[in-house]
Amino acid sequence: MEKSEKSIGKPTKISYRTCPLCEATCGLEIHTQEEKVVHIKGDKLDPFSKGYLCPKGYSVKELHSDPDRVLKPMIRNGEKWQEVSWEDAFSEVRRGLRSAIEEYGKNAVAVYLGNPSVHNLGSMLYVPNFLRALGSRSIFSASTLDQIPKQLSSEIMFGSDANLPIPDIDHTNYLLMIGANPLASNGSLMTAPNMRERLKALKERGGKLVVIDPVRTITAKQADEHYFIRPGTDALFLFGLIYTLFEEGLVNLGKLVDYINGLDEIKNLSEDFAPEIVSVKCGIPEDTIRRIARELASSPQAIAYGRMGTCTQPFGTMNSWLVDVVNVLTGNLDHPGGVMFPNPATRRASSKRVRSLRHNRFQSRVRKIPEVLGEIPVACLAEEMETPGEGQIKALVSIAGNPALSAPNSKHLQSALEKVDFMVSIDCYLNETSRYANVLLPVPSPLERSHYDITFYNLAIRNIAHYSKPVFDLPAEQLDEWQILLHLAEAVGEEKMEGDIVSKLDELAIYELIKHEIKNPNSPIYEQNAMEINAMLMDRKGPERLLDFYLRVGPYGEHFGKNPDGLSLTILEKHPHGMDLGALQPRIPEILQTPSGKIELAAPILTKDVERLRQTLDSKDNTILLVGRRDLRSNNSWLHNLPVLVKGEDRCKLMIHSSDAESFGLLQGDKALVKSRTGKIEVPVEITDDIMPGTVSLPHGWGHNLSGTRLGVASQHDGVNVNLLTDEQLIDPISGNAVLNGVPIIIEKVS
Ligand SMILES: Nc1nc2c(c(=O)[nH]1)N[C@H]1C(S)=C(S)[C@@H](COP(=O)(O)OP(=O)(O)OC[C@H]3O[C@@H](n4cnc5c(=O)[nH]c(N)nc54)[C@H](O)[C@@H]3O)O[C@H]1N2
Ligand SMILES: Nc1nc2c(c(=O)[nH]1)N[C@H]1C(S)=C(S)[C@@H](COP(=O)(O)OP(=O)(O)OC[C@H]3O[C@@H](n4cnc5c(=O)[nH]c(N)nc54)[C@H](O)[C@@H]3O)O[C@H]1N2
Ligand code: SF4
Ligand SMILES: [Mo]
Repeated sequence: MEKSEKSIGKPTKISYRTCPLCEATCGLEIHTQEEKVVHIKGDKLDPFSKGYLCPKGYSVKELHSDPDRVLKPMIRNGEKWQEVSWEDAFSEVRRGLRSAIEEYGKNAVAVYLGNPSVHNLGSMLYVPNFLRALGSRSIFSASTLDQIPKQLSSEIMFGSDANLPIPDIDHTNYLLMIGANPLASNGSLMTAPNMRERLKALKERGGKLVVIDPVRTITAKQADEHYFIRPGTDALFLFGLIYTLFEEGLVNLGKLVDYINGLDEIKNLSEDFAPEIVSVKCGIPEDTIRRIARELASSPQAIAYGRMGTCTQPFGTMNSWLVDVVNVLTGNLDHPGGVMFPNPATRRASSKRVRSLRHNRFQSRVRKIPEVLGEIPVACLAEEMETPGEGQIKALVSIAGNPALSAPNSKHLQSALEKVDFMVSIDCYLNETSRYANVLLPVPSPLERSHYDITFYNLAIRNIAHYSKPVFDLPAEQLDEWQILLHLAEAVGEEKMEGDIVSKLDELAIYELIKHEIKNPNSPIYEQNAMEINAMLMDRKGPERLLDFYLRVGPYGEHFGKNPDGLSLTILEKHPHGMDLGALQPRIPEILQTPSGKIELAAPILTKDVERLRQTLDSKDNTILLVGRRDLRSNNSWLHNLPVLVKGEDRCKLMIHSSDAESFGLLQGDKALVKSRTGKIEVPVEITDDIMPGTVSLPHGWGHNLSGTRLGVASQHDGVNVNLLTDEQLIDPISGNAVLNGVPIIIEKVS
């Protein structure tokens, strides 16, 4: 836990905490003196990260003390912000949201949930309370700028988006990595600290890493083989693999043989995509496609893994589906060293085995885009705010998001944000998005709140449980994020509540949860007395109580006395470095929740889209395509205000191949004018042969030159916003996910 040691002068306290910045969940060892962080290093005793840390881990120190961080609730009056009490802030929130609801109905209030909300225990546990109280359909999140295609394909194939196949990277001998760059991103949908070490270990045990990416990334440079691929053509490549597996009799379903539907359909569908046909389009030699298929089939443990580059493009859902078809056909799904389903400590036994697909139950109002897993794609947000008529979005609550920079066609979204009647931001910065808010509600620093990666242990390569206490007490005038969310839940309700709103709603939250759980025949507390269970949780409140409940009813839990050696929050508190609950174990058929009880390899919603892919075989295209990239010292748009992360050379440059640079007359250091349907930008070029011809790359999250923000450091290192070029009209038609990679552009030299 915490120990005090005497250093010169003041006593130094050492605390342990998981880093909340990315999916890798590294353990931090944080040295503090009074209210100051003196030093952060990797926690060597963390059983998962074993002392590993990336540069962002250290930056939590600067984040905590950033003078630009917002510390008081603020209300905007024209261009001026005024600090107000929480009471006044909430009463203004109530006024603004209630008047939108009363005049236009609940759907007129939209919610946008940004990426850090899934790295925040309080919001993960209490956002649902706010959303239920609001009852709006207008829910948007960064998921439709990211991984929702994978969630949707898993919901279709396995029956639930809570079950995503995760690479069992520590036990594999072959890793085919498509459109991911974990040495920069630290891994995604694959929670695993210290990817460099894990990839090194793969090599040391004689395994092989093959990377498919239009850029020779730092991960590709560490691979045994790297192949450039024309952006957006991964589905062709994947079908080429599938074709080969059938053609050469390499299909081996292993123990899944009784749990597969649609094998023949897949075979039939693949017939149009022989390697010699797809090779021309995707740029990977046909012999290579065949060889990769053979290697995947013959390795005793092999993984096909696709990420960002495969999701955020026109065939996002198809790629996500086909990656797992490859894993199934090669016997690597639910197979150690292949892709596996984690069994997280907070998992609740599912009450209904069969779930109906959460897709297209309603459509967006303007473009009629299908709902996806309860959300409307972010690509529709601006038009839903701007287009008059019944159901128009009139108010917005933005939680941990910066869509003004992160969403496609940002200019359009920015102008829509300007017009919305009322907006609330829950955020730590006055930035490109929160500057539009009428009320800005600040959140604690990561060191002032507790943490448990309730989302990412669902995606982890081992079963892990790690609870961290806050390093510092919550400052006197700061509310925790869960408390803010409960106040918001109250604010959207018809009746104003009196007294201690947070406690009342929190009591209700836990009680509802218990009542629901005891009705579930698969739960260890089925038909137990709700009051008794509640009484056993009474000495905690807030996220700790909910977390304790989830842990206790979870697969390793103490089951409220039935399994006395099992897990609870009390046990986790005795393990401040976290607990390793073991390697991933096979979970089929237990996890299958499809109506058939089988893996749906060829669901009609997926197969009928294949015609669209087939048509690309005949199309001519020689446009230049823009893709994105990440670098170790960024985190989407919001850490550029920390000097330690922006010092050194400017990183917001357009990577371009030397042959393309030559044809546009561009020399190293020149500025290029880059245009798309939606906008144009000027950006310095970086000429390199690490990118394939016909493709250029630019990172996202920059463009901090907008007025009305309070980002002293970031505005000095502004860069340009790539999302002025991405186009909200370009989406993956099944999931509605934005196309952020493979955007057609035109380049000119700036004279
Ligand atoms: N062109 C292009 N665009 C992209 C991408 C790309 O690769 N290329 N990537 C996409 C992806 S994968 C994602 S996930 C999105 C991210 O898009 P967003 O989630 O919209 O944006 P972020 O940059 O993550 O901004 C996070 C916001 O949360 C605030 N914040 C940080 N911590 C907390 C907290 O604890 N509580 C609260 N309430 N607020 C907090 C920050 O100040 C910031 O305003 O961007 C997407 N946009
Ligand atoms: N340092 C850092 N780490 C981060 C983040 C960050 O901003 N900075 N963001 C976090 C977030 S929110 C996420 S979602 C994850 C994402 O983590 P990753 O999925 O690893 O994402 P990227 O690093 O963007 O890598 C995507 C790769 O896809 C390639 N690509 C583009 N188009 C195509 C295509 O059509 N086909 C193929 N095969 N490849 C293509 C790009 O060149 C790029 O190398 O990273 C997380 N970690
Ligand atoms: S890899 Fe991710 S979790 Fe680990 S220190 Fe870096 S930002 Fe934090
Ligand atoms: Mo993301």
